[in-house]
Amino acid sequence: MENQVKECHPTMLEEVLDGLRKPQKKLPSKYFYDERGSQLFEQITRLDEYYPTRTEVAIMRENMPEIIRQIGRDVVLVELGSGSSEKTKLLLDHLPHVTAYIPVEISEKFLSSVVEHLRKKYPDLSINPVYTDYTRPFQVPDIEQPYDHFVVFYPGSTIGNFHPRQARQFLATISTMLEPGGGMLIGVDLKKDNEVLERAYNDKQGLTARFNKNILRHINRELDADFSLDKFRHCATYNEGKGRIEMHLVSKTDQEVTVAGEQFHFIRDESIHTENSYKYALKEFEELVSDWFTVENVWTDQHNYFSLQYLQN
Ligand code: AVJ
Repeated sequence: MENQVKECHPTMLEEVLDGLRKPQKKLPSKYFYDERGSQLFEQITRLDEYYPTRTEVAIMRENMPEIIRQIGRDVVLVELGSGSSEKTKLLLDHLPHVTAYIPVEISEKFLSSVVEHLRKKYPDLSINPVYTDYTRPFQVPDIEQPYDHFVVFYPGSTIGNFHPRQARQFLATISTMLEPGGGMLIGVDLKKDNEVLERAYNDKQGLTARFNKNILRHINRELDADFSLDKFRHCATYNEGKGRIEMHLVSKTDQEVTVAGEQFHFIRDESIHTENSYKYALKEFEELVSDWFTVENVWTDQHNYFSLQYLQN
């Protein structure tokens, strides 16, 4: 995955300033995930309203033998955005032999504590963490032991955070990283009733609101900015035409914010677009991946809320 040099890629500061200078202000959703944001997301996954995690885990449990057979043995398992690695533990508990596990995660502090825990739980497994933003080119560490093929595990429908155009680009990059025989086990959230969707991003407890606002806290700390979290409110709606949940932070008043010495003006009710979460029909997703992958297997739940798919390179 070193087909581009790192220097070509913008820094967090450049990405943030760039987004805030746009007529529709926006921020990259990956900056939700500092240590606190990763913890908040973990709490979201346990909410009643947030169906994706629970549903994906149920799909995994119900289809484990078939999933394991599909993945094969002696694999190098690469997980993108590994977070707490909860779903991976399910796989690791059932896979006959895994050559290595490579968790890739943007939040260093979060990943290092997870790896410490995994090394205790799986003392014989070779774990090679990569602390990076996986949306940028990165190098997979050399694997010393013999292995059969690579499998990229990309659960949670995180692919939904990409615009479909970027998702295609991303799949192309992954596909070049996978040698023949490689595959991808990916979670994809499906189109469904608007109410179910909107409830999942507007929980009663207000955890999603705190998660959304945490991006401002992260930017304040990392980039010397002075966002006041109380002056923004959380907003999440399903845009049916575009097939995506949109999260915004809406300015409660006219205000000025300074980021690394640059001033940004907000009028009342003006928003920062912080996240897209695309939802796909099975056919749409198959079409999206078709230039690089064949859909070998699709597992879903009884309501067709969520899907887990095995894509063959
Ligand atoms: C981690 C991208 C799967 O889009 O549902 C949860 C992030 N945002 N609540 C999603 C999220 C608001 C989540 N993903």
